[in-house]
Amino acid sequence: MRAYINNKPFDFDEEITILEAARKMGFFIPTLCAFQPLNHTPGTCAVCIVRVIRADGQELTLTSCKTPLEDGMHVDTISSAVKKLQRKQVELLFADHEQDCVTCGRYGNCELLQLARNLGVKSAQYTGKFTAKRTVDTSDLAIQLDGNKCVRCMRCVEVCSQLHGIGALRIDNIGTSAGVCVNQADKWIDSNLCVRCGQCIMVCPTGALMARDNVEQARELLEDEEVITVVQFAPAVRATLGDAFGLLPGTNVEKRIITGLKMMGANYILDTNFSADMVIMEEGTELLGRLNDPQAKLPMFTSCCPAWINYVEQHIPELLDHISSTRSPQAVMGSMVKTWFAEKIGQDSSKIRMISIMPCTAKKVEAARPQLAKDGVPDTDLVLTVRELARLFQSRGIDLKTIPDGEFDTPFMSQGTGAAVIFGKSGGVAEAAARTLYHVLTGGEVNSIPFHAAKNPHAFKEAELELGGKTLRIGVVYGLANAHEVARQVLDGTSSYDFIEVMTCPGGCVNGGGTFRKRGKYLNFTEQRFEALEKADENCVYRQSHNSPMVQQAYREFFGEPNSHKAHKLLHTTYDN
Ligand code: HC1
Ligand code: SF4
Repeated sequence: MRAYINNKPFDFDEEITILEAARKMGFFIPTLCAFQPLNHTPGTCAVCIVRVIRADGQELTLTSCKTPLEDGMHVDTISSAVKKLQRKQVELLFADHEQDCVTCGRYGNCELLQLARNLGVKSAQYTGKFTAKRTVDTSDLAIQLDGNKCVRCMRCVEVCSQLHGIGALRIDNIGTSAGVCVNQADKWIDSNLCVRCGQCIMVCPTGALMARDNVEQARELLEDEEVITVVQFAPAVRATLGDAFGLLPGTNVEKRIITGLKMMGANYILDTNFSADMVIMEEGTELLGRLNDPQAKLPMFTSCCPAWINYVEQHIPELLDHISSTRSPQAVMGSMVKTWFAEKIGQDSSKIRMISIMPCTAKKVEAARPQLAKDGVPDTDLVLTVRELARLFQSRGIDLKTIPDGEFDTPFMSQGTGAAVIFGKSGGVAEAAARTLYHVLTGGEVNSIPFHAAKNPHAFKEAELELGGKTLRIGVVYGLANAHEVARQVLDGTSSYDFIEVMTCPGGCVNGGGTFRKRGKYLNFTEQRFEALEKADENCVYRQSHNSPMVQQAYREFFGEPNSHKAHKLLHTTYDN
């Protein structure tokens, strides 16, 4: 079959939409709702309209994302008449769009604004002509919705269903009042479906979905001379923050983050990698205990991903006995800072404010768990996402591209091993635990674990390790739809694993819902971010958590040994059922 797009012939023998065919020929048709990474073409924004003349002479104006190309069809995607129609669609999208662009969290990164520029929209001539008021919901600790910026593209609805099988979102109302809202709850904070992963934010083309903004509070704390600010930053932050400053994807900015935080007034800067190593000691010991106890629940699942914990509590509580009781590295750091660290620096913990920089939106909710507070005071006082840290730096003119490297200068809790830095990529926690279990069970040391592509269709990677006469089977999973299937296998008694790592976000924390996202892109820099963490692992003096001198010091001086009574009290937790 042959059709003509902008007078150029296009031969095809399978069904193809006009949009796909035009893209294959290099003709750009603007779209807002169509989103290739999710294979999502709902046809709701109607920006991709084109003119066609069918083989029988019928002339039509159609959306190109939904219309199959036909034999003998002539398509016009680029004439001034067509561009005018597309421009009109974008102007209509602006008709009741909340245009507080300068203060919008999506400033500089908005797909709608870019489209308007590209199509030459000069004045928003319909603005204010329609006054539909859609849902504005700022109730939640992690996710904020401004329905007046929603363009009904439904990408958020799709990612929540496709990746997680959750369906926490839906489109409410009809006509100009239509907009996204949470399912089965009046307010986001009451949603028992949403796990606060923030992946919906990562695909939203505008500022309709954003993380709660705590930048101002962070600035106030950092400038407050009455308090001692201790800042920790997560493994993945060093591999993702640079994107926001125009550095090459995967640039490791660990040392520049230290400088930037010092410039902002932070009193102490600690590395979440240290507490990730502590987690391996606690979780690894817990796993060994379960493997040696015929009554214990196996397999054991990791517990450091807060959206995964939310999912288990909200969606499959019958799995809770299989979840490690070890707190996440964020929480371990918070707990240790308000105890051992306070002792070490000779200060009362009430003067300390713990700020945590995470690639994750769910960490904001984790920090507010009553289980992670002492006498009602949270161990972690404030959580900023990577995007917020970028805004914090930018608000003081700190440019990551030009500032010099800094060094951690606290002689404890500030250094991690290679095993810890790989926590930020899917498979890293399982690998870190396996490096230490190898040592405990064989006396030897390994720098890496031979994972292979998973045979289980719902897993990402697997490993089988022969350790001192035992075979340890490890599974690595991401995405909650996958995790749900693997959990079902466990509950049905058909799982072959002993230990399972689950990360909610695709590829793990490097693609967390709090990371920087490039306009119109999704998961594009996974490879570079993985490489950054792998290289950091290789460059570490110590590659296994048990070999960290700072971890050894913490057990020697404070906890005694892993899983001790004190360690249980301060480094483990309980879950809501
Ligand atoms: Fe993660 Fe974790 S790896 S959960 O992805 O266990 O957010 O980076 O900080 O707490 O260490 C996130 C990353 C992070 C915790 C660690
Ligand atoms: Fe779904 Fe995650 Fe968004 Fe909640 S935060 S609506 S679970 S994608």
